[in-house]
Amino acid sequence: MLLRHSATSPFVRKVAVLLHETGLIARVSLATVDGWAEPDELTADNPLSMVPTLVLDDGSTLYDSPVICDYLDRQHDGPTMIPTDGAARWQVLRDQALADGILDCAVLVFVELGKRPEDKRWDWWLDVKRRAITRALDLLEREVGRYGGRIDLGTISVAVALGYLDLRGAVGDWRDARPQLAAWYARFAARPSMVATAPPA
Ligand SMILES: N[C@@H](CCC(=O)N[C@@H](CS)C(=O)NCC(=O)O)C(=O)O
Repeated sequence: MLLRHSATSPFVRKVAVLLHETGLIARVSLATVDGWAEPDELTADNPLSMVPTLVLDDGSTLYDSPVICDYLDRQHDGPTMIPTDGAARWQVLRDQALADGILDCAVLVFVELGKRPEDKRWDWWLDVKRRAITRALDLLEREVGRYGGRIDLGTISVAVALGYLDLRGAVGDWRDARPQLAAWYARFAARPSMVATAPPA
């Protein structure tokens, strides 16, 4: 399998952490690509020009990150990262959706601040996205007590989202007034899978 990836994409990191946690990393080669540049090798595999994009051995392609993670979780023999049924399944998928939503907002903030010309910035848009991230973080602070030592696609997604907030600083210091979340993240971020996939500073 070939994973079209970028070292700073948090959606790629989610897939990469899952690959490490399941031992599948040895079966995947990585091809670095800049989705924003719309390179031919990426758009041929994914017309949306987005990473992550997974190319399977038969040449077929999978995206986006939830679809790739679902596929990969069926390719290993260890504990599943997505429970197959019951309340636990919906909890994990909702946790992934919440974390991916934080990332969608944080990427939009990054684009607004990092790519859009300064005189064209839209403060209302920035504020709406930052408030969404803030509400989601407050919910995580209330809920993180139930995570315990869970290692699954939900907790991986949340940890990756928090790591991306550290990388890009979309909402300032998210640890402020969220001690439970900060303590949980400190433990999770020390996992070898998180260390191995940390984005360049
Ligand atoms: N929903 C997608 C989001 C992927 C995404 O936003 N990727 C960004 C990098 S973080 C990207 O490729 N951006 C390039 C572009 O939008 O042109 C997923 O979960 O994989």
